[in-house]
Amino acid sequence: MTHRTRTILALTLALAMAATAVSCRKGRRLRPVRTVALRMSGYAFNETNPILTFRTGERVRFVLTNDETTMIRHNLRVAELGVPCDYELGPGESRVVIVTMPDRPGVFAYDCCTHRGMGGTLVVTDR
Ligand SMILES: [Cu+2]
Repeated sequence: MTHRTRTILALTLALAMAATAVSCRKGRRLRPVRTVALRMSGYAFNETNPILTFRTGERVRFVLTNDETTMIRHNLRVAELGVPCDYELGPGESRVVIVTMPDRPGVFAYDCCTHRGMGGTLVVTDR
C-alpha cells in the first residue's frame, strides 16, 4: 500500500466517522419530548407539589408559569440534575426548561430555590 493510498483511506474513514457522529446527534435531538405544565401559585407547583415520574433518558419540556396574583417570583431547580435557579419568573410570566432525565433510575428533588418547602420529587424509572 502506497503512502497516498493510505492517506486516502484514512481520510475516507475520518469522513465516514464524522457523518456517523452527525447522524447520531441528529437522532438524539429528534428524540420525543414530553411536555409537563408546572403552574406555580400559593408557594406550590400544581397546587400539591406532586411526585412526577419519568423514564430514564426521557427528554422533558417543562412549561413553567407563575400564576401568582401578587409580586411573588418563582423558579424551578433540579440541583442533582444540573438545572440551576438562575432566573425568577414574575406573576404571569412563563418559561420553558428542557431536562433530559438521567440514564439510571433515581429519585431527585425539584424545588423553587427562593421559597423553602416549595418543591416535590422526580422519580426516574426504567420500567
Ligand atoms: Cu417560589
